[in-house]
Amino acid sequence: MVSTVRASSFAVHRFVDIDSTNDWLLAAARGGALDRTAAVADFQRRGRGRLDRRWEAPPGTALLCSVLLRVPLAVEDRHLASVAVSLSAIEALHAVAPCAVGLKWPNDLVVEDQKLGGVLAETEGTEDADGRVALVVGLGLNLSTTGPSDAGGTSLLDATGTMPDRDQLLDAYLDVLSVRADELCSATGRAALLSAYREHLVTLGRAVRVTLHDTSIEGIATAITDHGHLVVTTADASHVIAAGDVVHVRAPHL
Ligand code: BT5
Repeated sequence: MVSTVRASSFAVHRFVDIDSTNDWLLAAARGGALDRTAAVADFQRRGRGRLDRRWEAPPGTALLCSVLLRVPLAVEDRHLASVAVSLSAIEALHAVAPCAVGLKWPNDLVVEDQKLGGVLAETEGTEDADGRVALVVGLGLNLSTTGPSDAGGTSLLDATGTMPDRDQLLDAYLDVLSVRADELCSATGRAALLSAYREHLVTLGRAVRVTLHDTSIEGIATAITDHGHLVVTTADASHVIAAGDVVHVRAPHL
């Protein structure tokens, strides 16, 4: 670790290189780290995506940040922690590096359907005596890397023509997240998060293909339930998708 500073309501631990900021914070959470601890790295040796996939970024080419939130969220509302993170990233980008960024379900940041960033949320342990659960939510946001060549990614450098200042972006992100994380703790705040999520979700209204375990379905993404599930309407039914990989396709096959 190179330094620890306090930014916004977060205590930020900075690393030159690390295995994974999520792994470090999960271990810190097990050791009793406080709500609103953050870990930021220039480089991750084993950056992780969802489902044991890799998140790849050469040194200094991405914002790689995980936060620990200890929040009183019921299991069905925990997806909102990822929502708070992805919305905070979008709002920070509007201030620091404006571009036409939207959300692809569940929480990919995309510019014209190309992936600019991703979010990985993990739970550590069970509820404490106050009903709070420890959630570690990691954000990977491409500054100049576009990720692996076969991943169809993009970067802020490509999208805006300039390389944004990582620390300025980090400060703006943690400032917004300080407010968005508070919203996780009240019913009105959670409703505000859901409403903003639906506004930014470019998947809604689009023709999509959803890959599930051993099958896939194609239809129109028509709604998001209050629990963050995607409703996909096909010719004969509506399917409620809790988890899966979505591809935006050009034409519906109804
Ligand atoms: C995600 O997974 O999008 C979640 C990524 C979360 C990364 C952050 S970085 C800080 C924190 N610490 C960690 O260890 N992780 C978090 P998923 O939806 O599964 O997407 C993974 C897929 O995206 C990979 O299989 C690649 O195809 C692609 N990919 C990998 N690196 C990329 C990059 N830099 N840009 C665009 N796509 C990438």
